[in-house]
Amino acid sequence: MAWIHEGQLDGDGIKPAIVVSRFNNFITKKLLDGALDCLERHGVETDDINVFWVPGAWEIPPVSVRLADTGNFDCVICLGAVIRGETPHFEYVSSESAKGVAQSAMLSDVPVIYGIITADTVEQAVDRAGTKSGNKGFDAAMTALEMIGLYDLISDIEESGDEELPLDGEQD
Ligand code: INI
Repeated sequence: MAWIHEGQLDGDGIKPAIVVSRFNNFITKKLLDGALDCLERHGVETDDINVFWVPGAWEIPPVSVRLADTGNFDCVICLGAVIRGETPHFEYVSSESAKGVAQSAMLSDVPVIYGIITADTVEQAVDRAGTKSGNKGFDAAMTALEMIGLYDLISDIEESGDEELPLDGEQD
């Protein structure tokens, strides 16, 4: 039987950084509200949350890398909204911001979470920012908490050295 390891959703003592873009801020403000709601409901202290505004989704990855590198935060939650227009700009901004956040996540010791909406229409974006399709900011914060828990489990395994594994997993 396999040993199953999953991160718990525990915000106690957690210090999150949130990077959020101002472009399409009628959407991104809602994503931020969702993320804050999730973190506070899971026990994160409001005073322990730091929010960093950037101009657009393009600027999110370089800021997330720098924040993760400070070592002062337990996760970096990236929030933005890229909405398709009449020009190829959408393709560049959406793909580069996704690639950039992915790269930042791979390089960081803490979870870096992708909460950037890419939508064909304003209506689709609204749906994902607290109406029909939930709130992707809330979901991103939930993902951050779970990943913090999972990284902690992996650190425990790393620190266990030659001791027998697993440590806290359950058999299924
Ligand atoms: N930035 C966004 O966050 N969303 C968009 O939909 C968007 N569009 O479509 O242009 C956008 N562009 C700005 C971009 O992120 C940069 O801020 C800008 O190019 C300066 O580097």
